[in-house]
Amino acid sequence: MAGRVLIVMGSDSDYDQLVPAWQVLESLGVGYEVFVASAHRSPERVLAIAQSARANGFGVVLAAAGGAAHLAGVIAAHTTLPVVAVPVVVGTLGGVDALLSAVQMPGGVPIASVGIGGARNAGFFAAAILSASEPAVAARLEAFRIEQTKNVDQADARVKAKLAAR
Ligand code: RP5
Repeated sequence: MAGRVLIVMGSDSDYDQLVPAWQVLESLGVGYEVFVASAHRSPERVLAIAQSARANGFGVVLAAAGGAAHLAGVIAAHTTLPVVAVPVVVGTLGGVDALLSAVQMPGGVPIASVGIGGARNAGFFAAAILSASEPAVAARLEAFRIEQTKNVDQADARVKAKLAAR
């Protein structure tokens, strides 16, 4: 499956927090590729990945980093693809720093952001972006939502049964 979602993480220490992103993409049949590249420690590599992203067939970028998280913004500076930040929980500020770095981009180079530690939603959001032009992805997202709604209805029935059994 060709990679349509480019996932870049600032460090391999981010790996565990990113797992839900590709789990979601796999469940929706969306191809992806994962890179480790740091805006601070390997800026040339970030530049090369970002500049070649569209030509390499990617439609959206997930950029995961913690601390003073410039990764998403730097990638967005070098591609016009949509970039979604995934603020990673790390360090004394627990991801608040990364979140604020993402959502306070100066005008002209926008990035979106999921919540702190929001890799699962990042996967869904990347799929939603692609679904605008890929009907198969849209259909799988729709099917997931229907299933999710059923699960809530089942939870409702379970809770009612539990209360009735007291
Ligand atoms: C960020 O610094 C990375 O994305 C990671 O979340 C954080 C800490 O990196 P390591 O010191 O663990 O490599 O750039």
